[in-house]
Amino acid sequence: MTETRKLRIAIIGAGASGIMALIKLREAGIGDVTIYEKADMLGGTWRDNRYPGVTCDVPSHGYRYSFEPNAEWSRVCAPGAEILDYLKYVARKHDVEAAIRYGHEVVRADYRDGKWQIETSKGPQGAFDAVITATGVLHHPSYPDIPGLEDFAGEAFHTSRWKDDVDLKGKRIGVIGTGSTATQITGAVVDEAASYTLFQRTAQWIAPLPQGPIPEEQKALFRARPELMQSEYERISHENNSKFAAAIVGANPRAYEKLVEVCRDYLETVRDPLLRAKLTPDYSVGCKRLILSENFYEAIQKPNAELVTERIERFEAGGIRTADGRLHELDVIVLATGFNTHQLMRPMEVTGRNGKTLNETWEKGNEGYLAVTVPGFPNWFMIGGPNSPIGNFSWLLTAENQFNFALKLILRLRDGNISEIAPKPEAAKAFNEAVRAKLPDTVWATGCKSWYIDKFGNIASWPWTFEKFQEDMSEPVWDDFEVA
Ligand code: NA7
Repeated sequence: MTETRKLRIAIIGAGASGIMALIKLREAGIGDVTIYEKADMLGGTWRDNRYPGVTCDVPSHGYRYSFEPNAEWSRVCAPGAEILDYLKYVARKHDVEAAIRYGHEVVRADYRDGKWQIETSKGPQGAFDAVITATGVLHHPSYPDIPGLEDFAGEAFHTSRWKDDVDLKGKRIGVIGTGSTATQITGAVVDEAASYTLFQRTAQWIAPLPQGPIPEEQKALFRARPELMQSEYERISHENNSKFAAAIVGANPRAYEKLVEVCRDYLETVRDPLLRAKLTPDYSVGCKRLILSENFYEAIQKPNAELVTERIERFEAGGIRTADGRLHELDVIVLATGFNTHQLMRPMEVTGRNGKTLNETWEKGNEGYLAVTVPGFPNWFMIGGPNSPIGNFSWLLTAENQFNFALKLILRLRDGNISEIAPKPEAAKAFNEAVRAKLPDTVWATGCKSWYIDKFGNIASWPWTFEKFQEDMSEPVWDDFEVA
């Protein structure tokens, strides 16, 4: 006869994924859950990224929890601060705060005698039956390997470490990078800058995405008729997943052609042919994560803006010296240089069964089983593990799908008279072989450098359609797991 166990679960990270995991665990009747959060506020990426112009680039009515519709989104793509408010609102509504231990960075997790022993920066936290990592992907800032930053006399900072006390008005601003972040900053600050210099190493494809305000009448309609808001959620998810995501993995050639056309047409709006040539990428649309913007090309054509494509040689007291010998004099340097996306939950030291660490297991690249579990690490569930669908989709939808999959395994731990569940090594091997076999069909493998690709050349994303992901997440293949 099976007995129901009382499980004690640790969630690592109080961002969008961690908040959702706690709410859903409680809903499933699992109440002994603690979230460890290293910062002193929830919100994850939306807490850390508060640079001017920060918005989501998935339309807001598609970028929300499935269980918490929001009729109040102010714009087609909500500003970051509004998303942070939404997360705080959801956390308040579901009494999440009470379960969060702020200022606790998880430094160690050891699997011993069927339990995870968790240690944070404040000391040992005891034994847990399962751990859910919700530590995000775009989390650890990446600083450029350019010498001399300490010599710069002005202010310099990474976009995810924004200095709120630096007034940009009338300043000579330099931004390094041309990813989504730099693109958003460009539109937001160019008008107030005395001069605005964007240092581009690689041109990026940009699709135009209207991001205007949502009219009051539409908000009122969504308040009055939630079923219409639900249809909008489903429409956006469908558009994103079956068109865009499918195009990128080679499953919808017509949608891909359309995407290419839209990007090329948008690029044509750049009036100066020389500038247009500099802004023209030499790789396929979507190989790097596609940028969505409604104002970048306009902004970079402003009279006080300059796009610099010369290699940066070093930082100096007065600004940035490029390889052509020119000193670009600056007051503020913004490092929009992205994130170490393959670090995931590390530097946390994780030791699984038989004393093997996660660092050893991932020595030649991060690998798991279906992005949620890792062989040898029982009862360890990752939201955003290796080969999660990352890219131009709603992370919230991805996270919910992964959590629902993990929950099925957790419920087996609770109700199935077992104390341990982990994927079989051969199942993980088959999964990773299938990933490697499929990846060459995707646009990410067509010859560009991107944050999807690690130093070994592994591509970290999900190479199939989003529909297949949802299908795989809907029910575990129980034969692929070993239990104790
Ligand atoms: P990204 O997309 O990783 O962009 C980082 C940018 O910084 C990119 O243009 C890089 O050029 C550039 N970069 C990085 N290092 C250097 C050095 N050393 N010199 C010059 N340029 C450099 O980060 P974002 O923050 O914009 O966006 C991250 C994700 O957040 C985004 O995709 C969304 O999911 C939200 P490169 O292209 O590598 O030549």
